[in-house]
Amino acid sequence: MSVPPRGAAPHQWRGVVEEYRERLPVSDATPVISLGEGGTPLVRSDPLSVETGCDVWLKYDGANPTGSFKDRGMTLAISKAVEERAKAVVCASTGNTSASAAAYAARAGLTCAVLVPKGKVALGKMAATLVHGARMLEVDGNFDASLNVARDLADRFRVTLVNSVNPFRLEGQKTAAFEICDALGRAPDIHCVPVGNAGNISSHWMGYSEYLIDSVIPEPPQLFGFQAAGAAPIVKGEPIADPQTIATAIRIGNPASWEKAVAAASASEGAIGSVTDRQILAAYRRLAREGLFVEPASAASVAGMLQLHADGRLPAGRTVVCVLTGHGLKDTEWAIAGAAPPVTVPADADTVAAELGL
Ligand code: AN7
Repeated sequence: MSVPPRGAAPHQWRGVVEEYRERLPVSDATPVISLGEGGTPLVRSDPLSVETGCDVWLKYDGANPTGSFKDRGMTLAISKAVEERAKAVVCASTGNTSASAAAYAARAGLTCAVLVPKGKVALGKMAATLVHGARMLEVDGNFDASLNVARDLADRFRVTLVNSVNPFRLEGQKTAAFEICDALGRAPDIHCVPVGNAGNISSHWMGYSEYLIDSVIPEPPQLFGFQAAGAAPIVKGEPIADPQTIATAIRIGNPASWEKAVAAASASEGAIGSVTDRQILAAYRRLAREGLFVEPASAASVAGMLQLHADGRLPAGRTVVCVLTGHGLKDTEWAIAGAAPPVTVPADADTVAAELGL
């Protein structure tokens, strides 16, 4: 599609449901609840390309309306809930799902309840959930316990579950893979993504597989998913009762889409690996120095890619996409802790210039 000259034709990205309508389970009867999600930047990283000898691209999904990739799935999950005449939705969350569910539910006029692990949700995610009027319940337990409660609630009461076990969530999230292929004009060779509840990697594989079957792309990428080392049940091969990581978004010990994620990694000849909190924070700071403010969990994709490179498992010349799943502004703890504190100065340019060494 050619781009019309400026002013010639109005154009605005219409959100993932309208942009990929023919690839999603919607009909004319589906009321589309959208905040214009998707269409996020695919930014080339020159420093990471130089370091790895590859062509490295960053899919900045933190640029979604509520600051994470969850919006891609939530637009569809909430649209379908409205179509099915639901009155209330519920989710368990480490924070981003709840922020997204709260926003889309507010837009649709649905009641929203969220169950979060007490004391383990970043402040900005709490704020983003509460501001939209969701009922937030802090569960005395971790994310896995919260998800069990949410599932039980949805089984026994009239409330729709909008976690990624809701199939519409993965359907919506597969659009990230479509956008990457559409932007590059091909699939990458290697696709790296953080793994928590394991829904996103599963949805990306769905997207690539669909483009492959329809011959939009000749080859799919290898998918590499990265868990945090202290919360790496798939790597360990068993659920973790007490997962620990500073990347609270992926502090998950028993992922709901475990089998799907393993299938995606093995079918694509990729793998599920893990990265330490130290590696995550190093990648987080590197990305910030490139102008990309992400949350710690999101840096796991880049940390993982750098680990593949260090292990000699990233052949030079490959096209690599790392997905940056969430915006840094919702979880500022590590941004502030890792930076020099601001200096107080008088309101005087000469003193400021001296302070700056100008
Ligand atoms: C920034 O919000 O599970 O492997 O409840 O917020 O699909 O779970 C968040 C997960 C990666 C992991 N990056 O994705 C929640 C939640 C960010 C995230 C993941 C999450 P999945």
